[in-house]
Amino acid sequence: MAEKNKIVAVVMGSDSDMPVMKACIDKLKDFGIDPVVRIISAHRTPDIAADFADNAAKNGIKVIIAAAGMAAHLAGALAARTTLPIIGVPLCASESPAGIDALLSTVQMPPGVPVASMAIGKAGAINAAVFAVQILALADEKIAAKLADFRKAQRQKVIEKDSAV
Ligand code: RP5
Repeated sequence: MAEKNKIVAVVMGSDSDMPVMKACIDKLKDFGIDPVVRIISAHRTPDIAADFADNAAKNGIKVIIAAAGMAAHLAGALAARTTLPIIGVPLCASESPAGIDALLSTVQMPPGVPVASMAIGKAGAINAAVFAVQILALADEKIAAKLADFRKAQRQKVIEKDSAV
């Protein structure tokens, strides 16, 4: 169930996805965003996935991050039932061919029902959080200021690494 005052949902297909998706949740929290976190499977709990997507907007969710491995249909299945922006994170499950299965399942949406697919794995998990922040920053000055600070700090880290080489 989505909780009130939470504007981002992080949904993943299995608890086995949590070690990677923790990076996404932590990054959102760095920006002061405490997300709704759910384990919902497009294949194992399709009814719950449908109910979640159908009610997300009315529950106050503005952006959904959906992560899954293997035949990663979660992001697309949610996108089919809501016009909220869906950010997909393809994951490399234990028996996956390097996450390529999940990448193609996430990114290859038919025209008219987009999913914004990130990179495979942890980089994608972190970028999903940052991309959600970028969407929210369009209408929230405080989040926009935090985003500007984040970019400045990121720049500074590279400059320091350059100086240390
Ligand atoms: C996907 O299948 C999940 O997102 C996970 O990445 C993968 C394996 O799930 P488990 O068998 O570990 O639950 O649906």
